[in-house]
Amino acid sequence: MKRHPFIELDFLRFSEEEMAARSESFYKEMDRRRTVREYADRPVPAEIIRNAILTAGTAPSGAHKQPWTFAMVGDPAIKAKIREAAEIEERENYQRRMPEAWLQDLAPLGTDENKPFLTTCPWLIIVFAQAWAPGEEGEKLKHYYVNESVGIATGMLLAALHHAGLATLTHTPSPMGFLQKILGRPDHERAYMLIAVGYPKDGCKVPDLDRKSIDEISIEV
Ligand code: IYR
Repeated sequence: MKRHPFIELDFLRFSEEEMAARSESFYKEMDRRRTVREYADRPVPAEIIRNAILTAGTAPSGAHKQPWTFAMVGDPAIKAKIREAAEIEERENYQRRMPEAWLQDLAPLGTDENKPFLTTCPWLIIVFAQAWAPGEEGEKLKHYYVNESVGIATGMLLAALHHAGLATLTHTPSPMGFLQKILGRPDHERAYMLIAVGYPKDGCKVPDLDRKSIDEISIEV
């Protein structure tokens, strides 16, 4: 395989004062992000979602294989199908499949098997991870660090949507095989995460959560 041609790095330099201010203001912006479970039935232009997906697509990935596909779902009929299938799995989870400890851990969040946001939200973004890629002769081309790469891209997607002024919910109906079927995705793609996107419902409330302190989440040596 040939090496890529190398080009000049496009890198902005800031003074340390500017970096301190930028890092603090970005932290404050991200600290305002909260998972929202109740949405307004208000449309969001597709362009904003596309820009956020483009941002996600700038994530680093193993051997630059970019092993992700983002399905933007705005069609009410497809959203309804997704909701129906997700609620079937979640009903099983909440009523039978999951152990008591799981229910206990989720109880403070007030979640249950009903997922109205799946049809209220103007957009659902389903992130698919590509385990491998089909080659020209049908061979399997290897992808590397797929979970790490797609996880980074998903984090960047959430940050981009928040930065644009939208609320998000990371939803992981389990198992998620139905998403691959409903969206007709090929065998090498598996659903990684479903992200509901929109505006919070008027008067939306969120749990009063604490974040771990810097000492709890980091060490300095
Ligand atoms: N996926 C389920 C349950 C759920 C699990 C975790 I871990 C959460 O942090 C929140 C919910 C649901 O969406 O209800």
